[in-house]
Amino acid sequence: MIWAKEETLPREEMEQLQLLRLQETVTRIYEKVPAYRDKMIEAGIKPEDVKSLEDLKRLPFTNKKDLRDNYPFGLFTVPKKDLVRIHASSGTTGKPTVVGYTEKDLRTWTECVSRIAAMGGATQEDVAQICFGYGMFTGALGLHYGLENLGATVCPTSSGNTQKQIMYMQDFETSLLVATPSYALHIGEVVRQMGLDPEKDLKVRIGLFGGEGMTEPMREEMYKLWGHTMKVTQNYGMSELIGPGVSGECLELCGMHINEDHFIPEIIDTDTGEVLPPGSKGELVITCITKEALPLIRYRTKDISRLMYEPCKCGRTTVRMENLSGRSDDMLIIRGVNVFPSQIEEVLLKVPEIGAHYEIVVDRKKHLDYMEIKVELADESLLDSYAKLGELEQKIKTSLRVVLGLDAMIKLVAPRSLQRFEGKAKRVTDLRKDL
Ligand code: DLL
Repeated sequence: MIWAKEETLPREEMEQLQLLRLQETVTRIYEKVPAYRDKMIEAGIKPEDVKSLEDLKRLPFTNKKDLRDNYPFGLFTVPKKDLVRIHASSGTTGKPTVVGYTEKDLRTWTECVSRIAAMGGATQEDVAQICFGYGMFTGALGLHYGLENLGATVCPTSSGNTQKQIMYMQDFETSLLVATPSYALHIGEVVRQMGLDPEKDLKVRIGLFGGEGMTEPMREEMYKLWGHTMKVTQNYGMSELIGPGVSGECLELCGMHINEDHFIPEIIDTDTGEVLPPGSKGELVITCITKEALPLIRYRTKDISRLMYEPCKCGRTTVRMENLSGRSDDMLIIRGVNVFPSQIEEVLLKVPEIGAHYEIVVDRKKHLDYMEIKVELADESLLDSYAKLGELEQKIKTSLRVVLGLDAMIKLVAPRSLQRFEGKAKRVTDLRKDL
């Protein structure tokens, strides 16, 4: 189901709407936020200079440092009394990034998330279990209000306590699961360990996953665990921009449709900041054009993607972003070779003898980088055969070398021995950063 008419606007109409909203937003922040005004003056551009969407690239970027420098409310365009909600990023170092919403912002957010849920197949018939951690993370409350607005029955179970989650799934006949892909994988495993067959014993038919990447082999794992009739989509967002609701996959599974009447995307070269031509891969930059409290202009997401402008078979005309390759700051440089953890995942999950969980450790010994990857065997029985383990290690090593051009040490470990995650997974440890 297509939730809003804005999702099917002809490009020209969409661009007219975007320009109008961009001009209003730029004028407002120029008047209200000294830090923005200073940046614009430095870049030699005034609000009245924004005459077409082409002028967007003349505006200065915003990045996480701007939010930190103006912590907590310095970039807000409204007084604190006008805020009705505050969230914060889960930043591991230093101060978190604080984001705020006016009442209108909450309505916008809810609307954006309802669209994404509808794209993934949600209807008012669904019982939606939200297994994101409630709290300062935007994921849970974002999906919560979006799904309620759509008319679904929402169960705010939050994350953790997996067996109880499964009990609720059975008793409430949950049909829609909201979780990070890592947690969905873990819940699926526990369902099977409990001797249940999700296709027969549960009613879950939609997985709305997000908050972290899901590669295609990981999606295949979801089908294997949850059943091949499950509709598995992912959606994307970021606290600074709004939370979830920036973009989501429709059931054609060919990229995530961006809510373009609220967010203007660009792709830039991370190093030079140059805007790249349509179809290029690079860093995603987003401008919020309908936010009231915190409308970030040209926010550098650090997420690596590509934009696809061709209309989709689903009938939506909004631009799609390719599923992320990763974040520019997650990219590992190992002996001069650039490696995204998602590339490693793609290789590993295609090997049938191993499961979907892995851990990557990068370290340096005698000035040489090395990478060790721990992978779980899918089946205990292999542990008995030393020769077979050796062969498997070699097979994984060779596949990784072909894709990455790099050697890795492979350590095969027993099934279910690696850490499981109830929120966003942390699969990479780079010990070189501590040197
Ligand atoms: O993760 C918002 C969100 C919650 C989106 C739930 C979708 C569902 P943050 O905690 O600020 O916000 O983290 C934002 O997470 O820059 C990406 O690197 C990553 N991310 C989010 N969704 C995806 C996705 C929420 N579908 C950061 N694929 C972003 C890959 C994702 N990465």
